[in-house]
Amino acid sequence: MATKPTPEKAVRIVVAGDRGTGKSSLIITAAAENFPTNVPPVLPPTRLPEDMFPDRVPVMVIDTSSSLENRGKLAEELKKADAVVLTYACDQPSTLDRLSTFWLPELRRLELVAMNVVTRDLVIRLNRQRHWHSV
Ligand SMILES: Nc1nc2c(ncn2[C@@H]2O[C@H](COP(=O)(O)OP(=O)(O)OP(=O)(O)O)[C@@H](O)[C@H]2O)c(=O)[nH]1
Ligand SMILES: [Mg+2]
Repeated sequence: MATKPTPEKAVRIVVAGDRGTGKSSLIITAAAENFPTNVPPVLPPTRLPEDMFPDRVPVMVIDTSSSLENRGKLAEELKKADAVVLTYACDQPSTLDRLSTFWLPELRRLELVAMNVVTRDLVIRLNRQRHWHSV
C-alpha cells in the first residue's frame, strides 16, 4: 500500500519591529522580489517561493501588527516562531535603540532562549557592540 507523503512542516519566520520600520515591505520584497508601493498594515501569512532555498524547505513568513491592541497576538506569534526577524529603520536611530530597550528584552521575557535574531544589520551590530549572538 502506498503511504501518503507527510507534508513537510513549514518553517515559521516572524517579522517584528517598531511601526513603519519596513516589516510588511520586507516580506513582500522577499516573496515577490520587487519593492511594493502600497503596503497593507499587516499581511496575511506569506509563503516564500520554494526555489529560494536549495533544500526547498517550505518557509512561511508572518507579518505582525505594531498596534498596542495586538500585543497579545504578537506574543503568540513570537512564541510559535522558528526564527524572528527584527526590523529597524536606518534613518530613525530611535528604532535601533528600541531593539535593545524593548524588542530583545521582550523576546527574553517570552523565554525565547533558543531563538536567533537574524536581521542582517542587527547581527552585525550586536556582534560588534553588545556581543549577543542569540537571545
Ligand atoms: N527607504 C526605505 N523605505 C522603506 C524601506 N522599507 C519600507 N520602507 C517604507 O517605509 C514605510 C513603512 O513601510 P511598511 O512596510 O509599511 O512598514 P511596517 O513596519 O510594516 O509598518 P507598520 O505595519 O505600520 O508597523 C513605507 O512608506 C515603505 O515604503 C526601505 O528598506 N527603505
Ligand atoms: Mg506592516
